[in-house]
Amino acid sequence: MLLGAEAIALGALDGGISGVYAYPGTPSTEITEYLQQNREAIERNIHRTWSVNEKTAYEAALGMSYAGKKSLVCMKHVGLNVAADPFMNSCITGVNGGLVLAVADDPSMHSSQNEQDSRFYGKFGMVPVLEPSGQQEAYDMTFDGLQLSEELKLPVILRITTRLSHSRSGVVRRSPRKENRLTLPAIPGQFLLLPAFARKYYQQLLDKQESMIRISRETGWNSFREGTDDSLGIICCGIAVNYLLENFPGGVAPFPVLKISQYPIPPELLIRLEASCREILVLEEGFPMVEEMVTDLFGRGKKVHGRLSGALPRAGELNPDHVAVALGREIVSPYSVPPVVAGRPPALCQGCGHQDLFNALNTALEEVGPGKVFSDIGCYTLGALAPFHAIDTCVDMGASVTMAKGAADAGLKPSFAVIGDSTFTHSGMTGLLDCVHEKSPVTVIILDNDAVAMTGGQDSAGSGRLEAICTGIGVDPAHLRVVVPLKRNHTEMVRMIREEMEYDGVSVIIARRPCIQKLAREKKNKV
Ligand SMILES: Cc1ncc(C[n+]2csc(CCOP(=O)(O)OP(=O)(O)O)c2C)c(N)n1
Ligand code: SF4
Repeated sequence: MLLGAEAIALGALDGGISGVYAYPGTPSTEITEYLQQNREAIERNIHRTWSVNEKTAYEAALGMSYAGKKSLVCMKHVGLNVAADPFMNSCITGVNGGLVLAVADDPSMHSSQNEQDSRFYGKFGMVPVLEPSGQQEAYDMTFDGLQLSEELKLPVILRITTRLSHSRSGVVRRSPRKENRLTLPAIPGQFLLLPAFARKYYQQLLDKQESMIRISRETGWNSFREGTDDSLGIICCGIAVNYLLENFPGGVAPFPVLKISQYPIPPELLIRLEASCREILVLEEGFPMVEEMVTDLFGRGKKVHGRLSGALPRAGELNPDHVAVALGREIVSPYSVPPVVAGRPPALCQGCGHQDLFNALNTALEEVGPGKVFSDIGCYTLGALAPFHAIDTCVDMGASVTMAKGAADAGLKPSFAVIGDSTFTHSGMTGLLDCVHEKSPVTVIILDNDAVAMTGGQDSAGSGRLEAICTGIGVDPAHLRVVVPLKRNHTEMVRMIREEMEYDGVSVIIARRPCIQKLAREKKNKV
């Protein structure tokens, strides 16, 4: 019984990877965690340490592929924005050893800033996308995806969503494939994207599009099932097929159903569905990508329903009830939500050091007024809520430092950045160099709790190195301060923040106290 995330991990292990590269992010984190704890992965000594961010993860996976070995790289959807540069360029270089990119989307934004749809990256990079409908397919598609990647010499995207990643089902394993031997690329210069080479490789990528469609036809991941009721034809992408079938006892819908789990979609499958029904309903998680495609194809006359037409909600995760409404059926909900689980706002843990820092920051800034604190993403983002209301922004990882800089450039004074230790090494360091380079009047507060707490307490790559990183970047040691965020240090923290706020240059305050949840876990594991 595996989570979807675990099924991907096991599919990759059995498919013969030599390494997994990743940066944590819900709902993708459990893929790497599974491999970190798996006995076979440990015995095989496959690479399974967290990377500093998604870009470094992707590039390391590509390096492993260059060396002829198979690799898996994992991230959440917004992580792929960070890794977009190596991803797009790897679609031009192609791969040597098989490379599967597992990217986990989060429709409804259960724990994300947006709900972008990673299938578009597949379209953008012109590489295959596999979209499993269940845990068994997640396993099989990862296993086969590594092979497909080697066959096409291209990276392959495996797109999942939160519901699939975090639900369990039985998975049957296949006989494992061996890891590859170290082998350099057969074509010297394959990974050299000089313009003269890149033009040739880009043409080769364009030339592969036909074979990608042919393979989508042959693998059987996309399938068409005839129906007895031709009033509607239904296209189900990935997990959405479950939402349809849950509406029919025995799991058989009377309509013709086209299940899509591999892109690009062979057009004749869409044409076949169109010929067998009067109207079309498209069920897909994320953006109305296939609905737009089908509307373009059959716009004339054939009525297409989905997220765009208003038959389904435009935003948020699908569920069987949404599908029932789109089918014009009555929703029968035998269960109600018990009051004990009804909406509770998230909050920082009692005793968390972030609380003490926010209390001090609020006191120090009492006289300067609101709108001066640029924050980042982590547990400390909860400082936006009651009772603190201590931060004013949260956009993307690393944006606290650079937005504080831009606002300071615009004349905002004082200008503070609040950033966690992991987010700082993920993408705050480069912004700090911008500040140092221009002597920007910005105070950066690094909340060092020795963990990537928000995603479950993974190790933070910057632990023990933050002072050296800051002074290495060029922060004046006289304006690099360290404090322990505890109630008893409130006055000291307030004084420190006020002093650094007066300084006309870059200052860094490191508020260092371990995450109490991580400490509790470590203590429990020792017993
Ligand atoms: C590009 C990107 N990758 C990953 C995430 C998921 N994520 C949210 S916060 C966070 C890191 C939090 O660690 P840290 O900055 O140390 O703060 P803490 O939670 O420990 O307070 C991660 C990995 C994300 N939102 N965006
Ligand atoms: S998990 Fe750790 S860092 Fe996050 S709120 Fe709780 S104590 Fe604070």
